[in-house]
Order: sequence, then structure tokens, then C-alpha cells
Amino acid sequence: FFLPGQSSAQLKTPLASTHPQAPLSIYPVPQHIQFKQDSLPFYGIRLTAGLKMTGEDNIVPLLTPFTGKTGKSIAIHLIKPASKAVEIPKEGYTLKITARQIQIRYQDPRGAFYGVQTLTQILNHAKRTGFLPLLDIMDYPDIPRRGIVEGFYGTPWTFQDRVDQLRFYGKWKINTYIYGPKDDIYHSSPNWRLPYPKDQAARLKELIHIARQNEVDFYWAIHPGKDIQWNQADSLAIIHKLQSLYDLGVRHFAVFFDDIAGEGAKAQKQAGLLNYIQNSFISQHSDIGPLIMCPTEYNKLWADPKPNTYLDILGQQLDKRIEIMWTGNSVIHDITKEGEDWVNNRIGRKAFVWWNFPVNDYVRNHLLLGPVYGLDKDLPKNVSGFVANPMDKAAASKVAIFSVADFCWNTKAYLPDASWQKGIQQVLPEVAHSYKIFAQNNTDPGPSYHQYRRIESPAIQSVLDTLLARTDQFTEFPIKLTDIDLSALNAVCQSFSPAVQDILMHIKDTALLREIKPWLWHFASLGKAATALTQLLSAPDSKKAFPYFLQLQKARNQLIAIDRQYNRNPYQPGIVTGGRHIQPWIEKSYYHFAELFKKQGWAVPDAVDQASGRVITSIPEFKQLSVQKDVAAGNKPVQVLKLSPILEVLRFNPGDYMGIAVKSNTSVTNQVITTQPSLEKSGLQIAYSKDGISWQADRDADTKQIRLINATGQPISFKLERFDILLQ
Ligand code: 14T
Repeated sequence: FFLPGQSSAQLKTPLASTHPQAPLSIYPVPQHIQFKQDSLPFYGIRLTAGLKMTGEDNIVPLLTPFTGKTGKSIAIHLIKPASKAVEIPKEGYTLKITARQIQIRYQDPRGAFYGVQTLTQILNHAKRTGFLPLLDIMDYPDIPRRGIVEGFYGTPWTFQDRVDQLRFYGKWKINTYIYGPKDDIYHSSPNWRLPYPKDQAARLKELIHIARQNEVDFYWAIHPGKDIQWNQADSLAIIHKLQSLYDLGVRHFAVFFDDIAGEGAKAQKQAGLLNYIQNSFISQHSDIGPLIMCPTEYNKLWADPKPNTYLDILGQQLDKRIEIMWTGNSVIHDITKEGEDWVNNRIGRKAFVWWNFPVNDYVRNHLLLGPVYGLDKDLPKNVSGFVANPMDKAAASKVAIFSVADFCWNTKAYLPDASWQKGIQQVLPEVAHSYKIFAQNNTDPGPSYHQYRRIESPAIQSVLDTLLARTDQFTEFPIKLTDIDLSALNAVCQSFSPAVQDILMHIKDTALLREIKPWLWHFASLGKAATALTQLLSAPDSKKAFPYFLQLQKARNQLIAIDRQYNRNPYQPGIVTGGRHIQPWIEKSYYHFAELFKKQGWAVPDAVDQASGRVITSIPEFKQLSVQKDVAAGNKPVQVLKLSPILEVLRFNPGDYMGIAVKSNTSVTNQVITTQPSLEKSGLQIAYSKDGISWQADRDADTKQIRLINATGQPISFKLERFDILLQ
């Protein structure tokens, strides 16, 4: 892909990202740290004989890069106190650096590993500055199980992604990885009953080994609820499957009952099966950790609030040793203390949080790269664990994962923005400044069924929204901007394209680059469109303004081309950047000024026409859905407007409908609508209208609205597989 008008010589080099005098900051933030007002010249470390002998095989390799050759090197002692006189919490450690030695005390091997991880951060600082600070640290995690659930729909992470992740987790003191990608057919239907084929089993075995080296508990989850039979044969099928993973080295298990309906969703049956697994498998091994389950009613919005229903039944009947997952007040939600109290009361134990961030399987054209915020600081008191569900883009999820680790370790000290910046610094030090620019403007999922929104473009959001609101009044040049200052906005927009160039040229993480490339291209064009627009707005007269309009149009055409060419998937195809504030401002302004210049007699070239439509529905939750744009390949590509396939089973009461209305200047040439069960079997009807008032059974040249309606007298349950309308 070629971005015109840029040469490397034009680029401003970002500030050196690792300043030698940068103060020492340790992440996750330690619980207690006391700096002595002193430091030692640093000549490297010396591994003591004891450490070499007893040190776990995952510890010495972390330290060897820092060993010194001179007699002035400082000795490291790793001590497991024989008595419990010094109280060190689980997975905790103390770290003391004096003028004579470095001493780490721990209770369990994981504590030793974490103490050494902290030490490596200090030693890196010492190497950089030449001085080793004297200090005292006492540290331990707030949340006992912390990490990641690979639980999204879409292409699962690759083997290499996972290797990379597990190493990253060890480094940042994450101890939990739950394996549960929805699209692994041996995790879910149809093949959950079958053992993994040899090659896949071998790969899992390797991962489990790497997890162990990095002090990560590898949980393997099964998702049997779509077609499970509540009989002895299927109970045994699960035990056999779990045993086959035990044989590969798995010592932590989970059973997921999310996103299912019907027979598999019954609380009594689920509790019965899980208790059976507990008694005949988990308890039969001395070395298996507590079992985790994901309930069918896994969030407050979906939970039956009546007493003695699903959650209470689990609470009463499910063995108390089994942990229960929970996504919060809705599928995708901030995590509040009240919400946790509510579920804990019902399930009779502390919920294990499954946080659906930064997962983007419901908005696949968006990247969610912003700070981790919206998590209650009191969570450690109310949860048994906390895992985040990431994007299918493993490397691009790391910045958020870094902050999840930071939050879970020390919730009271957690600062979303500082942690986000530090995460970027750690993951992409060579392009940190540029990546921040990119990531700040790629945070919000946009309107969706889940109604989860994130702050985006914080530095410019208010000026953009003011401009957007006033655009209709901009009818002559010079434009009266009164109190609006465009210089800051202009400077920000001008930084986008150079930031993209910097990332494209200097990024070291090639996996990350592969994941986000089309979004980078899009963002560069977005910067050009926005820059042209700010210049247009500042022009003294329309003659000076018009060339900027042409630049805006050209950049906008690039945006549309990128959106139509990349990230093809049936759900949310295409590429969005700056979707919350920047794009709406550009779209609105573009149409406004195209009209204005036409009226003034300028030869405005034909625009790439961007079709658009809106959802029409009787169902309140779906009013938030956005209509997706796509292109159907053919002799001549055709524009398509579509509703994303909806994974959930929908229930239409008599009279309920859902569909798309297009703009008056668009004509509909065809539609492809499929459901499960089929339209004929389900009893649903397709109806057409030119005004949304009178509806008919056939499409004609005036059709502007198409909907799917339950015109029967009975409720209809179905899955929406495809709702595409083709445009002229
Ligand atoms: F198990 C759960 F806690 C959960 O969150 N399940 C899925 C999860 O795999 C997915 O990645 C996540 C985000 O899309 O949401 C859940 O999936 C859904 C949510 C829906 F509202 C699937 C269909 C839905 F309608």
C-alpha cells in the first residue's frame, strides 16, 4: 500500500523513549516500597551457590544477563524462611537491597519468581543509569487469580501468539490463562467429546510446559452445552476429555455454559454434572486446582431476578469449591462493587470476573487500544479471580493486558492513564510516542447491541463535537469560528500521518504490525482528511478554501477504499479509526461543504458515494445496532448494507420487526436474508416499503425499507444468519 506525499526525511523523530535518567518505576506497582536515600555504583550481580542449586530453572536465566565480572559485583540471596515468623502472603516476596547484598524472601516458588521479576526491572534501571538504588520492598497480589480468558468468537490465537503471551504474563505477574476460544471445535461443538488430534495435542503440551515455566496456571475449558445430553454417556465423555488433557499436563479446568439455550441451560442439570466432575475427577487427583464454571446467565441483564431461579439454584446446589464466572451488569460492562455484591449474594460465593475487554468480536472493524478503566478498586474483597477477554489480535491486546495485570496486583494504586502509557512503553518502546497517538484515537467500540462506550480522542473531542454541532451554520468564508481555536486541533491532526509512518518503519513487533496494518493506513488518511478540513475552515475566502476541499475529498476517498478492501468478515467488515469523534465530524463536514461549493458554482467532482442506512426495529435493544457497509464482488462491485449476523437466539413477539431503511437517493436492487430455522419454517416474513408506513410483499423501484416481521399470532425464536441488502 502506498501513502503518497511522504518521505522519511520529512519525519520528526519522536523523543527518545527511554531516557537514561528516567526514574525507576516498577510494574505492577508494588504494595510497599521504601527507597533509602542512597544508591550504589552498579557492577553487576553475583549468583550465590545456593541460588544456583536451589533456584527454580525459571529463575537463574532471568538473572544471568546481569552477572558482573569484577569482584565488585553484588551477591544475590534467595531465601525461603524456615519459620513463618516473617509473614509473606501467597505469591508474595520481600526484596531488600543493601550496600552488601540483594536478598529475596519468599514462601512459594511463584513468590520467588515474582521477586526476581521485580529485581530484573531494578537491574535494568541500574544497567542504564550505572547505579543500584537501595530499597526495601514487601509485595503480594491483591487478586489471587489474575489474567486472561481466550474466550472470543473468531479465529483463535496461533501457537506463536500463545507462546508470546505466556512469556508476557510471567513478566507482569499474571498467573492465569484460560484456554476457551469459541471457534476451537475440540473445545466446543461439534468435537468437544473427541480427543485432540496428535499434532494439536503436541502443541498444547508445549504450551502447558511454557505456562509452567512462566508460573502461569493453564486452564483448559470445555464448552459442551450446545448439544450435551444429560446422561451417563456424556458425563463420561467429559471426564475422558478432561483426563486426556490431564495427560498432556493440564492441572486446571473450566466448564463453560455460556451462549447456549434449551436443554443445556438448566441449572440443576449443570450443577449435577459439575458436582459429578468435581467428585469423580477433580477430587480424585491431588494436584488439580479449583474447577471454574461459566454459567448460562452470566450477567445481570440476562439473569432471571426471581428468587429460586437459575443463579440461586447454582448457589445452593453447586459444590462450594467450584468457582462461578460473571461478566458484570451486562455482557460488556464496567465492574462495580454493587454488581458483584448482587451476584455474590445469589451464588453464595465470590464471583470470578470474566471482563469482556478489550474483546472486539462484536465490533470487528474496530481496534480497542485505550486505557483499562471502569474497574472498582474494592474488587479484591468481592471476587475470587479476574480474567479479561482480549481481542483476536494477540499482540495488539498486550497493552490492555499489561494494565489488567497492574490493576489486579494492586488495585488501590492503579492509575489507568499512567498504566496505559507504561504498557505502551513496555510493548513498543521504539515507537511509543507515535503509538500513543494512534491508540488514543482507536478506543471506542461505537454504538452496538452492548452499548459499551469508551473515551476517545480525549485531547480534541470537545472541539470536534462543537465543530460538528455548528457545521450547518458555516455558510460563508471566512467562517466565523468565534471562540473555537483550530490551531491545537490542526497540530493534532497533522501528527497522525507521520506517526503512522514512524510505526510502519520502526516497529519491531512484526506480529503486532501485521494485525493492525490496515487500521494504520486508514488512520494516516484520516489525519490527511482532518488536516485538509481544518485548513478549509481557516481559509479567508472560498477560492482559497476550495483546494482544501479537494484534498479532503481525496483523503476521504482513500478512507472509503481502505474500508471496502480490508478486514473482510461477515460480521463487521471493514476498517474504522477515530470512529467516535473524528469520523463523524469529517463525514458531516464533507457533505456540508460539497453542497456549499456546488451552490457557489464550483465544479465539485463526483464523490465516491457512501451508502448509509439505519436500523428500523420494534425491539428497544436493537435500536442501537449500526448498519454495516460491505461490497459484494462481481463484474461490477455492488454496495451492500447489512445487519451483523446475531449470535444470540432472537425472540420476536407477534408484530415485532427489524430491518434497514436507506437514504431517499438510493435504490435497493436485491436482498439476501437467511435465518435458522429458515424463513418458510419459522413463519417470518420479509416486507417492503417506500415510506415505512405502508408495507407490501414485493420489492419495487421505490423500495427504501426492508424488514423481517413476525406477522403471525405466536412468538418466533430464530437466529439471524444474514441480512444483506444490495444497492444500486
Ligand atoms: F461467557 C461469557 F462470559 C461471555 O462473555 N461469552 C461470550 C464471549 O465468548 C464473547 O467473546 C463476548 C463478547 O462478544 O460475549 C459473549 O458472547 C456473546 C454475547 C452476546 F450478547 C454472544 C452472543 C451474544 F448475543
